[in-house]
Order: sequence, then C-alpha cells, then structure tokens
Amino acid sequence: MVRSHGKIVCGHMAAGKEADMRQKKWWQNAVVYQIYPRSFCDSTGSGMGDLKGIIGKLDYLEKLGIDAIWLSPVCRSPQDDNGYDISDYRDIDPLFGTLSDMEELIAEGKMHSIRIILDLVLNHSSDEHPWFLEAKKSKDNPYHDYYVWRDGVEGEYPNDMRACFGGPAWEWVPELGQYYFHQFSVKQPDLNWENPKLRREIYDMILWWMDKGVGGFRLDVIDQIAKEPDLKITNNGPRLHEFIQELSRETFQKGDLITVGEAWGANTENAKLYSNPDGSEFSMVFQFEHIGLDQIPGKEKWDLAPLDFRKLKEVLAKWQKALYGCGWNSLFWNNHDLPRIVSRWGNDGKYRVESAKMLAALLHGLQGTPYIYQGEELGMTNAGMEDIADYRDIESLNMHKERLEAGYREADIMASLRAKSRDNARTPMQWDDSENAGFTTGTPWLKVNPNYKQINAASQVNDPDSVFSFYRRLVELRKEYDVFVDGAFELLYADDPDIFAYTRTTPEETLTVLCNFHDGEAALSEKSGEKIRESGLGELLISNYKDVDETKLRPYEARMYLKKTV
Ligand code: TEU
Repeated sequence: MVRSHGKIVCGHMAAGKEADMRQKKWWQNAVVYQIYPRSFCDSTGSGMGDLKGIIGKLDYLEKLGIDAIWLSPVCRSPQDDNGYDISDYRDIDPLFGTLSDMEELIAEGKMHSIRIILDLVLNHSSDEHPWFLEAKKSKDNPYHDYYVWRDGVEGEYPNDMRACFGGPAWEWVPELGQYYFHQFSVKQPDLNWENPKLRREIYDMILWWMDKGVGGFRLDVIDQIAKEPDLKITNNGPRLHEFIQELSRETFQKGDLITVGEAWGANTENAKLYSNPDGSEFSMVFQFEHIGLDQIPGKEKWDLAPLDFRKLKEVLAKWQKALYGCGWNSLFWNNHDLPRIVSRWGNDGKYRVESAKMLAALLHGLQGTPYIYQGEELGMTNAGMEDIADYRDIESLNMHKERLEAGYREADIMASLRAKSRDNARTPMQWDDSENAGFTTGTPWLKVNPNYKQINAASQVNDPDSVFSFYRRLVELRKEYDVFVDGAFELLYADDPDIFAYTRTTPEETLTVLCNFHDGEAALSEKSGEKIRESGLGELLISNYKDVDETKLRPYEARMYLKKTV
C-alpha cells in the first residue's frame, strides 16, 4: 500500500505486505455476536432484558462459537432512544443491572473465551447528562462549550437542517437565547468535538472502561462527530479523521482491542483510512452501501423498492476488492436498526430455513469480520405488527405521525413500518416455546413474535439441520481454513439474475461459494459452470440441501467448497 496525494492506493499486495497481513489480528477470524440487551433475556421479570440474563446465556453463545459480544448501550440513560442517549458513561442503567453485574459479565465472558465490546455513543449525550444540565445554565458555564450552540431568535432556526428522527435539528433554549444542535432526537444534543476539554473527558472515560477489561468498542455514528452545522455538514466533516486518529492514539492503541466505527457515510476510499492496517483509526467500519438497495433512490428508507440484486453483487464485490490488503470489512445483514434479513431479502415463509442458511453462507464466506445479530442464528423473522400501538421505536412513531400529517395513507405507512421499522429487529429473543418465548416471566416491553412456538433456540441447538447448527459450522470453518481470512475475492456469474457466487483464493486454497438468491431454480450455465467443473471445486464444506446437482441450484440453495491447491 502506498500513499499518493493523500489517497491510499492498493494494487497487488507486495510480498512483504502479504506476509504482514498473514500475521493475523485476533479479530480477523473472529465472529462477533450483537446483543440488544433489552430484548435478549430478562432475569428479573421486569419485561426488559438485563446483564444477568446475558450472563445466564453465555453457555449458549459459547456453543455457537462466537468470540465477542457487541452490547448495545447499557449505560445510564433516560431511554429516549433505548440507551443511545447516555446520561452517565461510567455507570450501568438500573434497568440492566449494576456496574458489578458488568464486571461479572466481563469476567464470566473471559471464562467462556468471549470478549465484551461496548457501544460508545460519542456524537451526542442525553439532555439529562450533567454536562448538558450545566451547559444550559449560562453561556459562561465551563460545560457550555461541550455542546453546539448558535445565537438566534425564537422561531427562526439557524438553518433548515432536519434531525434524523424528524423535526428541525435545532432546539431553542429561552434562558440562553440560543439553539442547540441535535442530529437525532431533541433529547440527544450533539457534543462539540472542536472542544479539546470534551475530547479529553471522553478519552479518560474510554481508558476507564479499558481498565475494566472490555474487549473493544463499537462507535455509534462516528462519522458524524466532526459536524459543521453552518455548512450543513453532518458526516465526513473536514476534521473527522484528525479527531478519530487522536481518539485512537489516546485510547485504543494502548490495548489489544477490536474497534468498529458505524459510518453511514463510509465509501471505499475513506474506509481505507478508518480500517488502515497500521491501526491508526479502527479495526474496521460498518458501511451501509448495500443496505439502501431496496428503497427508491434519493428518498427515505420508508419508500420501498424491490432489492436491486445486480447492484447488491456489484456493491459487495466492490468492497471486497477495494479493501483487500489495505483495510478490513465488517460483514453484516442485520443489526438493531435494520429489518430481519430472512424477511427482507430471503423468504420467511416456505423457504425460511433454506434462505436463512443461504444468506449466512453468502456473508460468512466473504473477507471481513462477520457480525451475527441476536436471533439471526435462529432465522428469526420481522415482527409483522399491524397496529401502531404495538410499536415502541422513536423513529417509527415519529415517522408515523409526520407522514399522517403530510397526508400519506395509513395503510402505506403501516406497510413501510412492517418492512423497515427498527422494532422488527427488537422483538424479544425466542428461547423456547413457553410463554413469552422464555424471554421474561413478566410483560415484555415489546411484543414477542407469535411465531416463537416454531422458531426458538431450544428446538434448534441440538438439531444438526437447524439454522443454528449451520451458523455454528460457519463460525468453525472460519477458524479452520486460512482462506476465509486471506483469500482474494473474485465474483462469478456477475450477470446472472439469480446466482451470487464467488471464489476466495490464496496460493494454497480456493474457496468457492455458490448461492441461489431466489425461489426458483437457477441453472449453473454451461459457460461459467464448465469452468467451475473443469477445475474441480474440491470438498463440499457446507450446504443447505441434502444432495448436490451439478447442473443447477435449487431455491435458495447454497454450497461452499474448498480445494487445496498445494
Ligand atoms: O444509528 C445511526 C443512524 O443513523 C440510524 O438512526 C439510522 O439512520 C436509522 O436507524 C436507520 O433507520 C445509530 C444507532 O445504531 C441507532 O440505534 C441510534 O438511534 C442512533 O445511532 C443515534 O444514536
């Protein structure tokens, strides 16, 4: 990798570089499991998941084979955005337990070889954080400059910027005659990263968590910290990488951590900075280019469009190639903000099991660190909730209100929510077929998906054909064969309307992944098919049908082959 005019250019890897890459970092063949704590396991009957509940499920997670847990925020919070509005970064919210429960989770995690990754929300705090309560007192308060303020007149906003959850991005504080800036809800004022004192407080807080033995951090909307509201810049602000490099130098580089930045504004160029193998920023970033491929271009995620499958192949292939040898991908279909992948791009009816496995194989064969979102390993589906009264998410509720006021039809709004609401991912984890899916003995904070009697962990953990067992084997394979970490990516069947296929190659091994993304049969066409058969694909590592037909892929069929070349 060489730098030329500030850009990182990757071509063929130089021999030295290749050797370098082969000195694996622990997180390169790791698999991370994301837990949304309020929906995972309730140990008290409060209806809300908690840390003790997670501790009780470590055996389950060890069986799945994962290396780390990314915990969505559990710090003290008024819960306006389910914990993404933090009022004390150094304490645990009583909803989830205590600081000593967290220490126990870290220690017990170690016993199970599972590291704990905390979610750092550094772009904004809660408006109930003591910093903000002080900041609001007066313009000369030492904390005032921890936030982003503009003088003004009530009713005349500094500009027309909108917040992500609807409404203006400015909130009036009459006592000060000023507006504060918030990219998310009014209860999530943006922190002012221009202020070195604020940055130092943040670093000290991170070092404090590192001292407690956490295994890494996921950094919420990190590409939005260097905002320039006067220029209407939210993500990728001019000082972004300067801030991130300082943050990394002052904190992460003092430990052996996994760090992943959430960056909706990531592209393949800046991702090479974010995930530079020299460790100057993060281990990797979450990029979202593939996530927007089923909405009307230029509109909101609620404006639904069928998935552009060819584009999906193009985008994932582009990321695989661009970061090869000079960065690192994170691999995910799901998280707590996204609909369930089996409902979204698979088939949650007749082919639920096949399509859940196919999507897993497709993702886990790629180069990068895979993330499994709780319940994905069971093939959990979208919530399907018909009544707005059952929704809890601030983004969904605000959108419903705004679109009704704007004259949208209720039926269309509800269709958008059923497809894309964040609550789809947030229904309680389905542990067994007892009441409330074994998640709680109380009343769950969000309704359990009624399909829990068919889809639950208890029925899958010991079934060799289950979605769970398929994921478990994929996690194992990543550790067995170096090609999963090192192999160079090549897309096959690029123009095929149904097949997503690729190879990963090292001098010693070739991994071939063949997937049918749709519910019809897909012929393995003569031209590319022959090429594949001639060379021989090697050993079948994993598949989701009982037998193999060399000429075609059946609905949602997935096969992964490994050939040793030396
Ligand atoms: O999400 C960032 C973000 O931009 C989301 O709000 C996203 O646009 C939306 O969910 C898509 O529907 C992060 C967290 O993952 C999310 O849960 C938080 O609400 C948000 O930041 C604010 O902290």
